[in-house]
Amino acid sequence: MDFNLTYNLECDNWRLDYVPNHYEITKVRALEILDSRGNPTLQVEVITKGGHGLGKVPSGASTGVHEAVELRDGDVSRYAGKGVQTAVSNVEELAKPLIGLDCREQEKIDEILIAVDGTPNKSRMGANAILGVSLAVATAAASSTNQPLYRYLRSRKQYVMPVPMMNIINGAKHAGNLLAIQEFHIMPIGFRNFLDALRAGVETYHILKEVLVKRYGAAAKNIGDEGGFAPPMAESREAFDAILESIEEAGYTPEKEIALAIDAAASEFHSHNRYSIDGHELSQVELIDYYQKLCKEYPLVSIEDPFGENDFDSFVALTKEVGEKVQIVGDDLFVSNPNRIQHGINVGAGNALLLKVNQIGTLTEAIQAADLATSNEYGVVVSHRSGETEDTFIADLVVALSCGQIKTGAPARSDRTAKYNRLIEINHELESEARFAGKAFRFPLQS
Ligand code: 2PG
Ligand code: MG
Repeated sequence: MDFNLTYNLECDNWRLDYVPNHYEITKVRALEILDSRGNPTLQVEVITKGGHGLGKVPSGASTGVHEAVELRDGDVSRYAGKGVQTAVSNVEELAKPLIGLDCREQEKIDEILIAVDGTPNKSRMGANAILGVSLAVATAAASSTNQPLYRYLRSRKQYVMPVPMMNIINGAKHAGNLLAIQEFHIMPIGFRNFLDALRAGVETYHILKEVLVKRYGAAAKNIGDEGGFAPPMAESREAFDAILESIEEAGYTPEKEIALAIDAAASEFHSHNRYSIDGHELSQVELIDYYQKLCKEYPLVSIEDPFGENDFDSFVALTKEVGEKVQIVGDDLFVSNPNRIQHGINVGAGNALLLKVNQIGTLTEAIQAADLATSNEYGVVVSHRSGETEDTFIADLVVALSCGQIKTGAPARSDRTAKYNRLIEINHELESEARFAGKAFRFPLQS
């Protein structure tokens, strides 16, 4: 309602005032833009009477088969078939029922988007089209209510600044080397605040470049999709050793100050019940043994996707063996889907969720996934995709949900540093309102 009728007792008359409803959605429009790999993706803009917001959609390379469907045109005369013009025009259909709605009604709006699509995996409209709208509705609502996004999305009393999981050596699908493991991370956990932790990670990253060039020659400083180095290595231990040396040379203490983490993305080296890693073809049981050895040799605190995306049993077995000390994260296993997460919880597969908003396709479902994990004592790592944009939504989201961990690549290249820079801004704004997750990164609200 844009008009307000009031009766004035003193003057004995009625007054009709124009009171614009700041939150009313007036326009939704989409553009085909480029992601960090130079592939087309969507930008959606939502305009309200009192603000506006953008949503830019990321895209994976090592995507899980159970993810919501990213719609690509398939017309090879444009962008080798990767155009998203169909998804862009689908935004028009998705937008029609949203015009006139209150942008703060995120759940209701996401339900409408899901209903307009009408498929279980968002394949008709495209999860990329749906997510763009869903995220832009949230950023428009933050703008219309004059709040920073993390405040608008806030779901816990206590703000927590996350430990960055920095992917400083890239392998597998994200690089051109022979490493089977996709991501080698450092996690600066032993610091009092976010800025010191970030600085320690960045300094280690720069020293790593020198260490790699010394060992493998100048080509070793080439980088992969997520800004980490992509040296010509073939074995996982080479990566761990180079990282440990860099931590020490940078003046930090491995484990106490900087711990290690990996995303094996094992679906990518899994075939016919065998896992091809470090020159060996391992069975499930042998792979469990391999990870256990790594955990003994190195200060590994988190292992993502150690097995194939349907191998719940092996996740259960590894979680039983090392889960007390080590975080076992389901990414392709859970695809941020509450049904798959619930199954994992029921059987004890893993103990943490990798949360990627585009795997499920709406903000509401992503938040439900995070809540389901948290309420069952699963950790939550908010994550980027290997194909990103300059969008910083996930930086606000991780603070709003107080998850304690963010995975957003190396501290290099603008698609990755945009998120770190946004976190620096948020950290500055929150000052003493937020605490740093640090060593309590798995359960930052319990400490
Ligand atoms: C992953 C991600 C992000 P992609 O596997 O966790 O690092 O990679 O976006 O290619 O799926
Ligand atoms: Mg992963």
